[in-house]
Amino acid sequence: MSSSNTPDFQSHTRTLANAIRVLSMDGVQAANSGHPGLPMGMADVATVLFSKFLKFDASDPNWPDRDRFVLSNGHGSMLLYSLLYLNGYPKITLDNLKHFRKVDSPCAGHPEHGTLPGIETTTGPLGQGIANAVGMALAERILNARFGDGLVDHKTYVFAGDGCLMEGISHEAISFAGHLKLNKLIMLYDDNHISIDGPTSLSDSTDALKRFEAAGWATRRIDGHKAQDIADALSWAQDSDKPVMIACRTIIGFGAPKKAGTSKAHGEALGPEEVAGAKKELNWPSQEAFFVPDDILSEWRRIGARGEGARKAWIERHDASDLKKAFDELLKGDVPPAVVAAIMALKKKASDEKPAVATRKASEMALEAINTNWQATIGGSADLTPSNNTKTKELKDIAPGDFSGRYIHYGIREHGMAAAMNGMALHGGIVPYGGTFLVFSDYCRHSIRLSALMGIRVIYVMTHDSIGLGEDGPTHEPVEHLASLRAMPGLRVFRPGDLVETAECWQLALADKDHPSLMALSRQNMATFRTTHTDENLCAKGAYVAAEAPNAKVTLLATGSEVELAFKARDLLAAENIAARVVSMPCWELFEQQSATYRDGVLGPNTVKVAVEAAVRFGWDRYIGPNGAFVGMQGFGASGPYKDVYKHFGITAEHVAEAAKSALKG
Ligand SMILES: Cc1ncc(C[n+]2csc(CCOP(=O)(O)OP(=O)(O)O)c2C)c(N)n1
Repeated sequence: MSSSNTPDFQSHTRTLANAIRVLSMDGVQAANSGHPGLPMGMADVATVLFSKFLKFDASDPNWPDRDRFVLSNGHGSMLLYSLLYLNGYPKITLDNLKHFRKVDSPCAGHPEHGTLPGIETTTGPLGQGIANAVGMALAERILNARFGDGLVDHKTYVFAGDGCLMEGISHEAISFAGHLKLNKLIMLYDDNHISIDGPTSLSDSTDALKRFEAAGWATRRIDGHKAQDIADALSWAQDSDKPVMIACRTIIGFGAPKKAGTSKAHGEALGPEEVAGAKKELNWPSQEAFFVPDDILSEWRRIGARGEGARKAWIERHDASDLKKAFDELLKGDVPPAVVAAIMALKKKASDEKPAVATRKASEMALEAINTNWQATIGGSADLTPSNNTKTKELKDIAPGDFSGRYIHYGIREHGMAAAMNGMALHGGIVPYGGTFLVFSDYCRHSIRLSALMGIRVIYVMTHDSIGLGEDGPTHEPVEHLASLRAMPGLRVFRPGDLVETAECWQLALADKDHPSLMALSRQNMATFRTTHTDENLCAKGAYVAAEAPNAKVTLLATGSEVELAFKARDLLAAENIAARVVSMPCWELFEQQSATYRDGVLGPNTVKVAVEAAVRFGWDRYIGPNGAFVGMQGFGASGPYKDVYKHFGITAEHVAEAAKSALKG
């Protein structure tokens, strides 16, 4: 990886980098929207990285042992699109660049995973990419521990700006990476001293290097426009025993005659005059928009193909490896039949023995069945392992420098955990799950949103899912969370009501490669109501009739711990000769996907509907209809033994039965 220490190297790098600058400013100019400053500032760093260090082959963007490149400061998306185009990645065209930020182009405002090969993760919400990169680097080490250097030995490079480093999530990600000694993680910090409002001195005076050093990183400061400095720092970073942060002093909008070095270059088109001036300043041979001379494009295309030999050598090693089958299966990520069989056995046992367990405990029992039969799952918790019940017997801890285990102590870093899980899922070969209290899903929220936006398999284990947690009180009692999480497109919110449903919901979450799932699980015990075994996964339709009643006048709708209450209310009503059905609704999102006939049938078209859920009403009206009733929370919870708290808020079987009777009277 040596680079020739000559003026040629500087000017050659500059010429290649100028192609990025030109495409980026032209793309932003054509859209009259976007962020030219960052791509122009980081173009030299990106050029040295791609031309000398990054292990990749543009012709096969999914090669499993490629280095990962994450643009955490995703507003500089034109940097990534220019790189993908120049290196010759599949699919992307010059026309796409010309239509940057238009609905007909995959070159969206911010990089969106899945729209173009080579976009490793969706970025734009600042800081997320750093934590994604931590997850990717961790995934690499975990798989390396199992498969060895021959199959898994790559680095994760992340570009991050001042914004990423100011965001709180960066603290979680950085301290966690330093603790774990993720030495194959290399951050290139765009230290340009500018953000939107002006110079960063307006709002920050952190010594970034000291901050990273304190967290266990190796650091170096360089001039981000000197090719040799960049190459030397990247050479030094290759064999580090710690994660590496290279602060690259750059000039935002480098080359723009009037706007370079100012916040004017950050987030708007430079304007025709400034673009023309920049092309002159950069000695670009043409003023024509999107013009890249053939020789420069060919040189870039050679760079895009420089990893071909390494990739082919990897394919040979892979094909000859005894571990090939196990490796390929893990990467494919299909749920093994043994897991399904173990879940079936657990369901049967639960129906036979009818234990009264909390669903957090039920989740642990499901995880025992899953983890013993599948190496893909990597569990963890944000310092609530004994509460979330996320650690099963066979999972050994992952520790600094020792990645042979399958359990991660994330520390009290909910946001970082969620974003790192996104990174692990994106890396491939891993199905991450991680726990905290449901109330702290808010701390994870933006990363959950990105799991949903990307459509990736991340499983959130969120226990203590209502006032049923009792004594800890309203700071810890979620009330609005189910509603707000159900509002998030693409997220499967599961709230199972007993051990059988919990096992079924886990099965659904594992099998769904295209959506994240969130398990809302109880602290308190609840009875098993699914007492007749069936192999069929009844939760798969999102809601189903748990107890039918001939000539029913009432349908009781419930989720999770309140299904038991609905059953009790049904008995109370039956004693007064009022026939009521019970519908369990563990996953609204799946229910919404069913046919209208199925949904109407389940909801009981000629019945009065009463919903009970220890949470706010928001969202329930669509199922209750105008004549129904809701029993649940109207505000925040309270501290006390959970049965007393339920009584205090009137979430009781008696109250549900009363509500049904009043609704029947109309
Ligand atoms: C979480 C989050 N908050 C706010 C924004 C809006 N935003 C986009 S870029 C930016 C400033 C970033 O500054 P810096 O990282 O220094 O970028 P540069 O000016 O170098 O391009 C802000 C506030 C965002 N994208 N994400």
